[in-house]
This record gives sequence, structure tokens and C-alpha cells, in this order.
Amino acid sequence: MRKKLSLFATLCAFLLILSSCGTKLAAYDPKEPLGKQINYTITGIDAGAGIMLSTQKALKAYKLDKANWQLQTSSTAAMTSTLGKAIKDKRPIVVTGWTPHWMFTKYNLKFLKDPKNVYGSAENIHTIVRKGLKEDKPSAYEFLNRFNWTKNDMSSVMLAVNNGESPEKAAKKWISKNPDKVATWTKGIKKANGDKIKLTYVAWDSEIASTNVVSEVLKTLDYKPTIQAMEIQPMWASVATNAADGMVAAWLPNTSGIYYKDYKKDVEDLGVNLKGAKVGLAVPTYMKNINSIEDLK
Ligand code: PBE
Repeated sequence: MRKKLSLFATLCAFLLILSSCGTKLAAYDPKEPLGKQINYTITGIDAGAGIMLSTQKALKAYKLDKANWQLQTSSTAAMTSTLGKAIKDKRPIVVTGWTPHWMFTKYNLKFLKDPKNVYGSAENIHTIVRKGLKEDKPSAYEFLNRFNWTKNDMSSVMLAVNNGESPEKAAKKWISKNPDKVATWTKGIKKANGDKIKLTYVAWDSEIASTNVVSEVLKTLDYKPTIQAMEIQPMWASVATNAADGMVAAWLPNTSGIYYKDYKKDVEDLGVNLKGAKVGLAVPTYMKNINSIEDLK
């Protein structure tokens, strides 16, 4: 009798787990309203990121806030992990997405149309340095001024890191495979005799890639670079107050726009280092009937 009872209990527990998993892991159902299926939640990243501020604006502009939609703060790593798991089970999900990023290489994702243009159209990534760098470290200044690469370049470094390579090694490998491009950045520049230089960045995958490549190139110019990850606002402040020499992580005009506005008079903008980046809300392509932010309602 006891044995039978415990067997029964085990069976019940098993069924309970199964059924609770069942409701949690339901695949995307195009016939049901999307909000209900994902708890009216957009999966976001770190709080200060421009894409988070833009998404808050989008919630208002499209009146999604009135329909109980919310933006969940987390981190890039948590967001991409949640995204990967959802895609594995073909579950519905809406994320804050951007390119270049390996999520668009690894998964079939689409940006949602943004008819109210809250996220702006194409963005460029700028290099920002501290005032006085030109006089103090002319070689670094000249290289940073020349530094520019493509979405494909950046994606290939990001993908290598995502596949388990250390950012430093991935950057070194990319440099050794692209000698011509690197030469256009460094040709004729005087070596620096072990001068220290400090770059700051935010640990978004895109900026991990660019900052490590720039740091490795600085080493070939005989600099001793240090790179330090921080949150977005301190990153801008570090360059504005001369605590850091520069950064390559300014997404403009929209995504980093509010920080640019606050700090532009205290920094020097060296212009675009990558053209045609993009920011918005993204969903897996199997969510066929969701194509615009308007469709979330
Ligand atoms: N991002 C990646 C950043 C800029 C680079 C889109 C997550 C943001 O501020 O949103």
C-alpha cells in the first residue's frame, strides 16, 4: 500500500512538472494575441542603454504602455540567452535588437517596422576622444581618427567571441587576417615608446569587439593600452573628464543621443567608425504575422 502510494505521488509530481512546463513552453500561436502569450513583456538589456530609453519612448508613442506592455531590464547576456531558448522551442519573444550583432547572424530574426520612427533610421558609430589627446598622444589620435571598419568586420569578431574565443584573441586574429585594412589605419604613424592609453567601453558585444581590436592595434603602435568596461554614463563622463583617453562606442544620432548632448562640449568627436548600424525591436521570423511595432497591440 505504501509503495503504491509513493508511486502515485511520484507520478503526480511528474505530471505536475510536465503540465507546468507545458504552459510555460507553449510555442508561438498566431491565433492568440501576442501580449497574452508573453505577459506583455519586451525582453531588454542594461538600463542605461540607448535602446532601452528608445524602447520606453516607443511604449508611449505606440500606446503600448496603456495596454500593459512593459520593458524588462536585464543584460545583453541574459537577453540573448532568453532569446536562444525561446527560439529553440519556437516560443514567442520580443527583444531589443541591434546590428551589427551575432544574434542576427545566428538566428533568423527580423526588425519590427517602426512607422513612428522612434528608433531613428540608420545609425553610425562614432569615435570620441578626450580634449587634448591630439597634443598629448598624437600617434594614438591619428590612428583613432582613421579607425573605421564595416558591419561585416565587426560581426566576424563578435561571432568568434560568441563561439568561445577570448575577445583579445579574436581581435588579434582579425587583425592578422586583415593586414591591408589595418595598414590604412596605421601607415606612417610614429611608434609611441610604451606610452599608456586608456579606453572605456560598455560590455555590449559590439563594443567588446571594436574596443579590443582598437586596443590590439594600439599595441602594434607601441602603446600600453588598458580597456575598462563600465556603464554608459560613466563611459561618457570618463572621456569628458580626461579620466580616459577615448572610446569607440557612440551610437549616433539617436541611440547615444542624450549622452552626446550632455557631453559633446567636453569631448572631441572624431566621426564615424562604422556606418549603417541599426537599433529596434526584433522578433524571430516564425512570428509571421508580427511585422510592425503596431502589431504588438
Ligand atoms: N546597443 C549597442 C547600445 C549601443 C550599442 C544598441 C545596445 C545602446 O546604447 O543601446
